[in-house]
Amino acid sequence: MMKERLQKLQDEALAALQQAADLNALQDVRVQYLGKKGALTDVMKGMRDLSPEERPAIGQLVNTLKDQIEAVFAERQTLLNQAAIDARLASEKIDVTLPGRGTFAGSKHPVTLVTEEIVDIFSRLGFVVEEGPEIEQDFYNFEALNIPKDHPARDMQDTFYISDDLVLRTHTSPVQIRTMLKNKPPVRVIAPGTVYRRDSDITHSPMFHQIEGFLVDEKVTFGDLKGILTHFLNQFFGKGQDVRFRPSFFPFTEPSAEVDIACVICGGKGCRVCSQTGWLEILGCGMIDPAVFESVEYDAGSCSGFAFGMGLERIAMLKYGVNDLRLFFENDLRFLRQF
Ligand code: 2NM
Repeated sequence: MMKERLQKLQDEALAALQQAADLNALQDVRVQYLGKKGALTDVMKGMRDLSPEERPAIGQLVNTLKDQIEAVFAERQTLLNQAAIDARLASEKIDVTLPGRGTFAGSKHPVTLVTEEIVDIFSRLGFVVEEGPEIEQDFYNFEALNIPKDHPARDMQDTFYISDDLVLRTHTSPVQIRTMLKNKPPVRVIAPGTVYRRDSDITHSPMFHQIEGFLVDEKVTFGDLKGILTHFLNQFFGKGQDVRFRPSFFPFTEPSAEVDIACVICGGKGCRVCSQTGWLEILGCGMIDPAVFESVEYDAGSCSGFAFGMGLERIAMLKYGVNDLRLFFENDLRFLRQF
């Protein structure tokens, strides 16, 4: 009786172990036969009722069966474990040869791009970059530049005053003054930077950027000025770019001029951007006024020089065809990512 029951249990248990499709099912089968309330445990409890003569032989059979179930369980467990790992490896397989999705690495602001390009062009001509403070003393921002106390550029409307003597610089020219006070001629400097004016509408921002340059040496002429600036404009806007110089006025230069380029939009035919003139005003320049040399103790009798300045947002708008100044200050990534 007992032997037959054990034989049946063996057949059932081994078949169930073989059929268990996954680790959970396999564990269930083990519990079903070897667990506290399992079938084999049940048999062992029933051994009480056996005669002492029968008991050792049956006990041996039970132990052998138990060992056998454990062995087959372990074997199947190893197999199913490996199968589970294989299945996971297959489902999580990645093709490392596929091209990456790509991340946006960031880009330079268009004003930075034109600044760097202009600095590069002047660097090749021997100009060196100088920088100075954005909070400036009256002397460097105005007085030394021959901008007298009653000059319109001094008007409260144009300048942010921090105190009687301190302003947010309205141009980068104070950098030139500081440079001349530190160095004797010859000097060639290009000074890019942030400047501030009390002006705010669709075409003016209270904070904007300028680049100014100057050169002082013996016998520098207006011809040198024209040659260098024409070279610059041809490098920056392309060879064959039409350029014209018009007389103008700045307190710190004499004579002074404004420089136009043939409209980059219509090529000179006349359009909305150039107000039908065919020309775009691009920079201001002139021969440094002797009054400026006097404030930095340069000898106007033995040296001369020229200076120029331009607004970088305006240049960037023309270079990249941007039609709204405000885009430069909104930091909208849809705009910035295009550069
Ligand atoms: C301009 C136009 C003309 C200028 C002059 C000087 C200095 F300090 F050398 F006198 N720096 N920058 C200058 C001259 C700037 O900007 C439209």
